[in-house]
Amino acid sequence: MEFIKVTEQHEPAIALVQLYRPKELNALSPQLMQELRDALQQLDRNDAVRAIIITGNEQAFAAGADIKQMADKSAIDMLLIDQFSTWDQIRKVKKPIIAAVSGFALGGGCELAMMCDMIIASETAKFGQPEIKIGVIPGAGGTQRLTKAVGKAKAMELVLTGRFIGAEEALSYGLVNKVVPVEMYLYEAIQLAKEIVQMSPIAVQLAKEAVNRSFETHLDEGLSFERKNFYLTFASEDQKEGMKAFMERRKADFKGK
Ligand code: DAK
Repeated sequence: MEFIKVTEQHEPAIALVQLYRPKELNALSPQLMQELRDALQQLDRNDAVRAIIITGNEQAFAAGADIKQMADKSAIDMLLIDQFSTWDQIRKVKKPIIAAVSGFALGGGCELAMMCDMIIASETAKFGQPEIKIGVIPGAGGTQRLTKAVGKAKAMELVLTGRFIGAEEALSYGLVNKVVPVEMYLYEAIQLAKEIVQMSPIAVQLAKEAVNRSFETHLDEGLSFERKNFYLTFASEDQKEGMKAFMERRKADFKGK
């Protein structure tokens, strides 16, 4: 594995999975996502593991899907690559997953954190769905999970302006479980995992499934709607302009085409 570091027994029964593309702020390339999927599936099958923590580094949990690898794609390219199947498989992991977030959790990074069961944030964490600034929309559940987590008004604001929110604001909306000083976020996630691994793993699995079920019927429909609209943005000139502008470090000039 190149972009993921796994420690199976970071603490007894607790696995630690670190996203590891530090120079790119852990941008979620297809290869990184496949490695993450493989690692999580393997941990899910390992009876010695009862809880999983996903983390990045102090600067970034993940700054989104890899824009450089998406910039030239057409809507049909995106459809055929079908990266969603990787994300779907991650969603099916049965063991509890805690995201330990410091720094940027943006776009796909925010979506990955929201796919986890709980989020422990450092005071420096920044959450956002900035896809709109590069001419696309969230594609991995952001429009659905963020809305469930923070309500329509705030979700709409974040998705339509792309602005970031800090950890305390995220806590006030119920997006994260707890905010702690930066040197404590991993420790705090481990403390939470330690509590959970003392419980019956069967009851934990069933409880996770039941809590998720409270919105999953609607979620499936919402996700498939979001995906179609996400693909559609790749048929626009604005998507090409938006992603090119990001790579050229300038403001995008959107024409509405
Ligand atoms: N992709 C690729 N490279 C990225 C990146 C990204 N998302 N974010 C940062 N980087 C790279 C930068 O290009 C830079 O690389 P070099 O130019 O040095 O080679 C390096 O990381 C450091 O970044 P900066 O120099 O920009 O650092 P700053 O501190 O100045 O700014 C920032 C940090 C996080 C504010 C900035 O990097 C930024 O705005 N990043 C982009 C954030 C963003 O727009 N994220 C949303 C991306 S779209 C899907 C699943 C998911 C998605 C889509 C489909 N399917 C399943 C199909 C999700 C889409 C997205 O996430």
